[in-house]
Amino acid sequence: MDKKMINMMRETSNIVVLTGAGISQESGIPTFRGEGGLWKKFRAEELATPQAFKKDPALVWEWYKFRQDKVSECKPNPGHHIISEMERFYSDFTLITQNVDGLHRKAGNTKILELHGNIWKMRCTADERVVDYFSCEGIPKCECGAIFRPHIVWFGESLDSNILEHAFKVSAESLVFIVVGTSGVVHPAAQLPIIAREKGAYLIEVNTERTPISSHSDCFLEGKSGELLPVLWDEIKQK
Ligand code: BV8
Repeated sequence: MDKKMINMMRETSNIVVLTGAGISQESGIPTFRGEGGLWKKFRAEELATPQAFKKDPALVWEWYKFRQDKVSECKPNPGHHIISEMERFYSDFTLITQNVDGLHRKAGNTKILELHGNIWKMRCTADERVVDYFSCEGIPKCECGAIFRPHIVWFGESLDSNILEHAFKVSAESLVFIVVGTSGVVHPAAQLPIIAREKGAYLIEVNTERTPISSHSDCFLEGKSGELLPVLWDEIKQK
């Protein structure tokens, strides 16, 4: 692997990692835009929107319960575990994820910014309280009587401003920024690696294909994150 990159990773104390659906692909969770991806099978663009939920909340809940069932069968893969090790190794570490599957937390990460929410949480449509999802028949109801919605950021909805502000800040201050398994098409998440690079971070991309981020990266590692991250980490730890 690139010697400069290995030295950067050994010497830095500050690192930010941004992940997308690609890091969960080897855990068996379909990505959004790849072959057999979620967006292809379930007209997800029409389901992951406030309009779809307003029109047919039962159908949207059916889709999320299907995804919860899928995710509950899946375990973190070696890529998730390496990122969890990184959090323990670097004194100044932040993980930013677009994923809603909760696998990073399952792998042991705690310093996580979940940009697009979490499929295991739901939010009351009346009083906005956020609770852990509980299994029930049909649409879950809040004790206030209103229905819950998935605690997910849908297209056309703004991200949580505190989480987004924190994500922009740590990206702009990062010395090394690793972006793993994202197609780089969804904004504002896709801006984070670009901002990091513009502010002087060393930008590493791990992906099975090139993306709009690749031309900005200092180092592009082509391949599966579950295979590449363990190799990268072994080299970094060999003094
Ligand atoms: C907002 C929740 C303000 C749903 C999701 C600026 C420019 C252009 C458009 C916009 C812009 N600003 C806002 C927009 C509109 C929109 C947007 O970005 N549209 C795009 C599609 C053009 N953004 C929004 O609406 C955002 N809100 O900005 O608010 C606002 C408000 C109103 C109007 C304007 C602005 C909200 C975005 C959040 C949407 N919600 N998810 C759900 O999950 O149920 S996004 C969805 O896509 C997922 O969260 C997912 O994480 C995310 C990104 O996808 P990826 O993770 O990258 O997954 P993908 O399948 O695409 O790619 C996988 C990659 O992995 C591939 O590159 C593949 O090669 C690679 N890979 C595969 N296997 C592996 C691998 N890599 C390594 N190893 C492997 N094994």
